[in-house]
Amino acid sequence: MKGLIPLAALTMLGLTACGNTDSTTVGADGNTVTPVVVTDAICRPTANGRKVTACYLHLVSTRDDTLESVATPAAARASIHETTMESNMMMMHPIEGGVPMTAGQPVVFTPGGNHIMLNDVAEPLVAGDTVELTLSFAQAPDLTVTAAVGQPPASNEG
Ligand SMILES: [Cu+2]
Repeated sequence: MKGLIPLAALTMLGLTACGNTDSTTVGADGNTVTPVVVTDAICRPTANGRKVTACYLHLVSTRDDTLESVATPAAARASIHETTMESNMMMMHPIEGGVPMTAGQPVVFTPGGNHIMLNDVAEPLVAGDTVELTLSFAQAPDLTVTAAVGQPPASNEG
């Protein structure tokens, strides 16, 4: 006589949903989702004896969000500036309330436009250095990116 073969215990695949560190979250399908992608982050070298410089980057958010602030260990203060023309002079101002990001639409920080201003830079920045920039958003987790130090593309300058 043959006995019944007991069913083997079903092995459950343990799914972890705790990947909520850095800039990544785990979506409903278990794949990692990066809410905000940053590319082309670059900071200008500091001019001789000067402690200010500007950084540029490209942002794309997967959802509507707002870039609220930027911080860096390389400088005492980092702020988000816009560039405007006033009486034929290029002026820059802090952007109050942050920079809105529409889902899927690139937000560009570029010479002659929005930029990240670093004040009281601790050590002179020379080409080849890197600068860590931590971006804070209304919704997405903080995102730290490494910017190269060098001359940004000059396409929109002037
Ligand atoms: Cu500025």
